[in-house]
Formats: sequence, C-alpha cells, structure tokens
Amino acid sequence: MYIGLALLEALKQQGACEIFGIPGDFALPFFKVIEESQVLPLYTLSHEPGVGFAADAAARLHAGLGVAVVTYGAGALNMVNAVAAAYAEKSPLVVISGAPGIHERSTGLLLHHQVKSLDSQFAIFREITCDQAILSQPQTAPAAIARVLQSCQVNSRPVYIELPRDQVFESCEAVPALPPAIDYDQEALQACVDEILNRLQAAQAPMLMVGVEIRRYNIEAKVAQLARKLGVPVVTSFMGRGLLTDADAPLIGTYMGLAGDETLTQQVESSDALLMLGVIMSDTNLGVSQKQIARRYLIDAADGQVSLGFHTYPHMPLSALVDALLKRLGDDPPLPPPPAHHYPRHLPIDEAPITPTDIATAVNDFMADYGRMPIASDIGDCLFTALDMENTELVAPGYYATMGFGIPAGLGVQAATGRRPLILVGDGAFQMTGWELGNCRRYGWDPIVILFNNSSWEMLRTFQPASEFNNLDDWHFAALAEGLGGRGVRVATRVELKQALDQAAQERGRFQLIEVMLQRGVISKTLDRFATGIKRLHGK
Ligand code: TPW
Ligand code: MG
Repeated sequence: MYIGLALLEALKQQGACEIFGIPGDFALPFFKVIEESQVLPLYTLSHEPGVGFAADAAARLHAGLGVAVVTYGAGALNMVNAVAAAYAEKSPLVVISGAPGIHERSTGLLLHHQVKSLDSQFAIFREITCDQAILSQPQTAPAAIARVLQSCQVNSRPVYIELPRDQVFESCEAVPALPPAIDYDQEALQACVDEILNRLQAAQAPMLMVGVEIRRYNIEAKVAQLARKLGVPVVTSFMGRGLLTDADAPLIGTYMGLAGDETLTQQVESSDALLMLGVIMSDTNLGVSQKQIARRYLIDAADGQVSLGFHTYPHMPLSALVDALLKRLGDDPPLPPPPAHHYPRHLPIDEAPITPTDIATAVNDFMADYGRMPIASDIGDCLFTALDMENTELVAPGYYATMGFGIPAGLGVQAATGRRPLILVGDGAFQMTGWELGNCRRYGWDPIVILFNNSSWEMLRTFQPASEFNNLDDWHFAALAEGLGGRGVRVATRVELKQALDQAAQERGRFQLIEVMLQRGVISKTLDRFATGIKRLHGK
C-alpha cells in the first residue's frame, strides 16, 4: 500500500463515489493514481470554482463525501469560495490539494504557486474547513486520513488534506477503521428527550421544521417517521427545500417568513413548540422574520447540540436524538392525506411574454408529463421561482448565496445520481460558470438548463433600483450551446417555452440550454416579497 492509494481506498470506504478535479504539476502524481487505480471515477472540469461546486452538490445529493482534487496555490486558492460555501451550508466536502514535495521545501528558493510561506494555503483552508492534515510522513498519514475523513462526516463540513507530491508513492499501512465517534451522555440524552416530548405534548400548536442536516446525516426517513408519530405538521427551511420529497411526512411547505405563503408563515410563527431539526440558523432561513419566532418556543437541534428556549444540551448528535425520540414514541400511525399543494399548473400556450411564474408553471406541467427531476439552482430570481415548482430534490446555495453554483452543481448532481437534472440559472451567474457545460459531452451528461435571461443583476436591482450597473448586456447564450456540445434555443413567448421543454425532454445525450428572455423588472412574487421584507426590516 502507498499513501495515494490508501487515501483513495479510504475515501471510497467512507462513501465517496467520484472525484472532481483539475490537475497541476504538484498534483500530477496523485492524479496518475486516481486515473490508473480506477478506485473512483474522475471528472475534470474547467475552473476550480466549478470543481468545488460540483463536488459539494454531489455530497449533498448522495449523502456521502464529495471530493475535490486540485493543485497547490493557483488551483486550491481558486476554490476558496466554493469550499467556504460548503462550510457555511454544511456539506461534507473533502478538499485534496497537491503540494511541493517535502524534499524540495528546503532549497531556499520560492516555489511556484507559493503565496507568502509554504503554510499560507494551509492557514487559509484552516479557516474554511473543520479539520486538516498534511500527509508529510508515511508513518502518520493513515491515522491522519482516518481522523480527517471522520471529522468530515461527524461535522458535515469540509476538510482539507494536503498531499506533498513526493509522498504519493511512499509505502504506508492501510487507513485504520475508526470506531464511531460517540461523545454524548445517555442520561443527558434521555433527559433531553423528556423535555422535548413534554414541551411538544403541552403545546397547542406544535410544529416541526427540518433543515439540511437531516439529509447530511442521512436520517430523512427517520425524521419522516418521527413526524408521523408526533402527528405534527412539517415545514422545511428555505435551505432545506427539497428534503423529504421521497418520504411520507405531513409536509406542508417551505417556511420563508415574509417572503413566503402567508398562512404557512403565520402557522410557523404562532407555534408554541417549534422543533427544528438540523436547521441552519441563518438570516435567509429565519431572518426575514427572525424577531417573530419567539426564542422561548424554539427547540433547536443542530450542530451537535440541542437548545430548548434559553438552555442548551451540548454534545447531542442529531441522529442519536432522533433515534431516542423514535424509541420513546408509540406506534407509527397511518399518514393523514397530505395537504394539497398549490403549485401553479397549466401554462396558457399563447404568444404572451414569459414571466418567472410562467417558468415555474411550465416546469410543473413538464414534470407532470415526464416525471420528476432533481433541480440544481443558482442564486437569483431562479431560486425564488423554484419555490413555486413541484417539490423535488433541490441543491442550491440558499444561505451562503454564492453565484456560479447552479451549472457545476447540476453536473455534480448528474455525476452523483445518474439522473438527468434540471438546472436553473440567471444570466449573471451563467456568465460566471456557464462554460462548465462544455464538459458535458465527454461524460455523457445531458442536463436541461433553464437560463433566466433578464439582461440584468435583477436581484440587486430590487434592492437598489437606481443603479445602472445592474444592466447587463445580452450575450445570446443559446447561440453558444452548439459549440459547447449542446443544443440551445432562445424563447420569448409561452408557446415557445412549452415547445422548447418538450423538445428538450425528447432529446437525450447532450445538454439542452433553454434561454428564456425576461423583461427587466419582471420578477417572481417570492423575490418581490423577500426584497420588500428585507427592506422593511432594514427600515428602508
Ligand atoms: C459570487 C452578489 C447576488 S444576486 C446578484 C448578484 C451580483 C445578481 C444575480 O444576477 P443573475 O440573476 O444571475 O442574472 P437575477 O435573477 O438576479 O437577474 N458575486 C457572487 N455571489 C453573489 N451573490 C454576488 C456576487 C449578487
Ligand atoms: Mg439576471
């Protein structure tokens, strides 16, 4: 066994299914091992942000580890934003960077790709990952790999592994299997369960809100069962949109505060026992009305602890808590009929110009005809529009809100699941990472991309309408598709949109880019309410 191979085997063992990357000379030896060992398939993309986003999305969808392999300096530092996004949104992403060999570090010369010191990159990544290791010695490398991969899973956050290029083929032991990390007190857990159940039972209007951690820890089915046993309605957080789509839970929608459905918002905000499982306490999840959810009614289980009102049980892993709650509760009663959802359907097939709501309607009709697809969305009005779409798996940067996520994330979704994804992206975001579509042909990926082209940074315009810099040029994106190996069509009316979607469904094997022309200023109701709500909160 040698370090490069031991690392790959350990990744696979811990649930990684594929690798995204871009090589460089400091990473060439490890890429050689990746390619020749065939332990995990390798997908190379064009720009490191795309590598990070694709690996992050893969991790989000298959609840395993995402893996991004890059070269030292220029490669790794290009990926900082994507790793930060994965950190903020709790995605278990393993970053592996090539690095100068241990034996070339003492020449006294600056090495190419070096920033300030040879440790600069390590220091930068320490800030945006939950554990790190430099595999500088064959004796310690196996234990370091085991520890770091376990941290990645336990914390559901990115980790950083630096692999000096002269260490890749050094012999080492296999990576040891670590015992599961259990660091909670059974008695405290039982006391916590008592308190939670007492609160829920005493409440007039208990509710459950679920967030991304339940997917990260692979407990969606258990949480659905818990909801049935408790007999309480369930909402997802904004970030958690797309959870429980395949589980039988009394799901009533997505909580968006002021930006969301009024009745649902009212119901959540007036709950006198709101059990939140795995919800990231961010402004986009809760802040549009943060003040209105009374802290004392909250039961917040996330980040490995449970807070009830104003006191906290530390060291309470979410899955242990859910298991313990399930054990305490009685039989699993039959599920009451799900409340009807009112996603817009039946797009009028006419010559009218297209609005974001028309796009949601067309997508709903499309999924009714051709089956549900997973969605990868960028930030922008496309994500707000997605809330009017049929509830399906969704990956999106709903909290960290980085642009450029959608296209590469969609590629990650298809690589990870083998399913054809629907990608939603704005023109501004497409300008950032749209080129990555050019990698579809090599790997047989064929996402359907709906590009919201309003020639505008429209979301920014809603906050600051007077600024002319929000006007973007019209790049005629559909015309670029052919050269990138896909098919592009530009649509401006509802009938054209419907035809383009039908045609996209019929053609498999290459990506389909549907460039939807939207007028500046025409936005979804949700973005409108979101922007108005935020402006009101900020007193503007
Ligand atoms: C990496 C700031 C948030 S939303 C937005 C910007 C520039 C405009 C998005 O334009 P697009 O979508 O994609 O055309 P739409 O619907 O608003 O027209 N840089 C990064 N991330 C963020 N979030 C910004 C800047 C931003
Ligand atoms: Mg735009």
